Amino acid sequence: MRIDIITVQPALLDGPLNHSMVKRAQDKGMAEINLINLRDYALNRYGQVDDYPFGGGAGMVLMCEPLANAIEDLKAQRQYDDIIYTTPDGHTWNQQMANAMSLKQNIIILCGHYKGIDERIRTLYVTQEISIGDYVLTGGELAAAIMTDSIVRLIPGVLGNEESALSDSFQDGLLAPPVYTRPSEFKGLKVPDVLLSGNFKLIEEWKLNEAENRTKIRRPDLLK
Ligand code: 6GU
Repeated sequence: MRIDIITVQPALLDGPLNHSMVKRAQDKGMAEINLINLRDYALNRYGQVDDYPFGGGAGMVLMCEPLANAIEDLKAQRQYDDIIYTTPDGHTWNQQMANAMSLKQNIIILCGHYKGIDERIRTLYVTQEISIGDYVLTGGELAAAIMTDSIVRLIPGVLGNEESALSDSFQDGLLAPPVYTRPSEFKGLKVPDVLLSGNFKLIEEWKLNEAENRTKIRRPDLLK
């Protein structure tokens, strides 16, 4: 899978995309993540990519031409399944959306910044508008990093067997059960006996029961 991220702040994405699982996926050739600096498509030698909003109001708006040129450049090289725009007024990102996205070949993520991007870019190019939650970030870069992480770890082969995404919270509509490791007793707290029993069937029943209880208490909305 190839993910092209168009941004005015590529440095914000460097760290999150070059460590841990996302780095491993790129090293293994299962994901190719490419940062495009919107300033490379600036209108002039001052690096201008934004301007004051027509009609007034606070903040700057990313201009049509640099965005359109960056997108057209990419589209000339390959076909894209989706052009995603990160924005607080988008659909809220969730595990189902990450699952679906992990099956695509090529996507563009367009990071919003300042007060947003010219509405005509949304009309002309964007196929999905996505938010990561009901709060406002300075720009879409951190949202793009979060989306990319949640997508890339689902690409078949990225996670090893023992790390399988199938046991994640949300994957089956339930929160994950509690987990324990050595020692079997810590500060008077014992690991549940069943986990030490070696009885695979009982252990699976316990995990499902714990997952259901935890979901009922913490996220009853998931059970509807
Ligand atoms: Cl995708 N962008 C910004 N700027 N703020 C957000 C967001 C995105 N999702 C939640 N808040």
